[in-house]
Amino acid sequence: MAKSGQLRVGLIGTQFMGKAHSNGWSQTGHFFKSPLKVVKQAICGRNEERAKDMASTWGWNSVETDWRKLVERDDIDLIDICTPNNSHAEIAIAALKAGKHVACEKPLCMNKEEAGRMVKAARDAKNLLNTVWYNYRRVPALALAKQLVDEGRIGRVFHVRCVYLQSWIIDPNFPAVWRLDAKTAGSGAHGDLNAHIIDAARFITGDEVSEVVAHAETFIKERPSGEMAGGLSAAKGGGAKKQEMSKVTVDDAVIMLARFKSGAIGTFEATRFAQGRKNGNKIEINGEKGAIEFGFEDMNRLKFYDASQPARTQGFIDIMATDGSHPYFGAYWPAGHIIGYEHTFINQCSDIVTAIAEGKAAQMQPDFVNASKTQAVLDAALESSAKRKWISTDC
Ligand code: SOE
Repeated sequence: MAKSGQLRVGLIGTQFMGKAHSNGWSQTGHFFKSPLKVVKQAICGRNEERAKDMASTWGWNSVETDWRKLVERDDIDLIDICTPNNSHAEIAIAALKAGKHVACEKPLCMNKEEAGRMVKAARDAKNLLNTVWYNYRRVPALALAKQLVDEGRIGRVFHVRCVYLQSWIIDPNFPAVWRLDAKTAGSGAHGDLNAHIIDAARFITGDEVSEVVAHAETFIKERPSGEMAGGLSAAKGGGAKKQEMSKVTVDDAVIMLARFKSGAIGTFEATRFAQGRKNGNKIEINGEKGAIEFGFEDMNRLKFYDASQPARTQGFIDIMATDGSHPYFGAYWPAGHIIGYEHTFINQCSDIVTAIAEGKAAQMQPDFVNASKTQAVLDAALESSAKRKWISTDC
């Protein structure tokens, strides 16, 4: 039963995203006027020691080791899912059935079939809200890009050009962590990184991808067995004399061509093998009247080209999206005092709290319905790569 004036959060997951979200829930009320007091009620992880450590570091009130117990607790209002991808659907559906709002890490789930079940559960849970943590939507500069596109400042969109470039598994001795196992992750760079840029492209343009053709590549097909140590690092398995090897069952890189409903065309590239790039999430959109360009590693800036300017002074302007007039930024610092990765989660926490307090589903975007369209694009791309042909997304 909801306690008035509070949003009691139960978070599942104690690794990279568990930390990012713990910080988000901790900070949001410090910066944003919060209509509900966020209570960090419980953190859940299979490793009790780690969960206890997270609880004491981040101030969670209690610890669970079984997510099923957590979702049934009657002192929790929202379940925050930061677990590997193969558990998203099961946990989200159980949480909605148990009467909890749900915030689920991206990608939504493993495939379209699971997405359909999540959407149904969300529709059946009439008074409950749901969202997916496509956190880059809450970068002020990207949210500004969406505003400019919505205002018609770049006109009809012709090109959407996106890349998401990382390099953390180039070493062939990097172990076969869960993110490289199809049973747990669904896909590799594709679901992890293409998911973000597909979502960003859909968010900014308001358009849907109708058809794709893609190629998926796995450069290193077998790796030493080992575990994720937290974040994007790992430890090699066990110190055994003969190193056991595991098959890599996901893509290392996926490139994709896309057609949008509006007639625009797009390119998407996701890789964990882009030597020289750590977290190169970039998007450029070219329209009839202008263009925008964004790169996450310089996330406080948006480049904007306005073709209506006189030719003599035409060129990309560099907008420092750190003014009170820019999305989210007013909650933080005076202009020019930049923010970082963690603020995208703080911003999303603020939107979630407001949406729940005011019953405004629109502020919880992308919800399961919306994110299932990104899932449909991801699925179509893998099918395309397997069948070597264009595939409709049915979006
Ligand atoms: C790992 O590739 C990762 O942490 C993704 O899982 C995140 O979603 C992305 O924001 C950064 O990279």
